Amino acid sequence: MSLKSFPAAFAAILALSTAAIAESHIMVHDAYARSSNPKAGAAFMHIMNNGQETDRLLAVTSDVAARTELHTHKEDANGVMKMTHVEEGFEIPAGGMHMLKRGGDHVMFLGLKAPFEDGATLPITLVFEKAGEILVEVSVDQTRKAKHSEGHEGHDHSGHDH
Ligand SMILES: [Cu+2]
Repeated sequence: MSLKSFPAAFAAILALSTAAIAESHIMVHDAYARSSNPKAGAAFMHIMNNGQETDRLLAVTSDVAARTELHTHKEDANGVMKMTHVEEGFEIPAGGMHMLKRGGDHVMFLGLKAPFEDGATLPITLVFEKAGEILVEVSVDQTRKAKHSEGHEGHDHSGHDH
């Protein structure tokens, strides 16, 4: 490479890396939401990380509820499944995925501003440690049955109606 062509090649590399940063490695599939009562709802989805680095879903924001939190289900000492707020969020491994599913990790909507209507679209923003904010449109699907691996149908979120 001559001295003259070096700056041009360097500029090309810079342009390439800028494009790579602008494109998110996070992909969200099969997002849907449902509510089991008029005051609370939950959203489920598959989050894929096609990047080289582990990322983390830190938080979710939305305008559909007073609060939107990341939750999981855990068994307490008496064997009863309880929902808990996961402050540290969910890790999305590089080249892997993390599922938000019924009976497991989920996005929780507390204090719905209006009851979920079947077929409606809810805009929510996922906040990732590395990928930043990603807007996702989640459709309300009240009729979808939980898969067998996804815990029990009709799990009650009513304990969260404060
Ligand atoms: Cu919950």
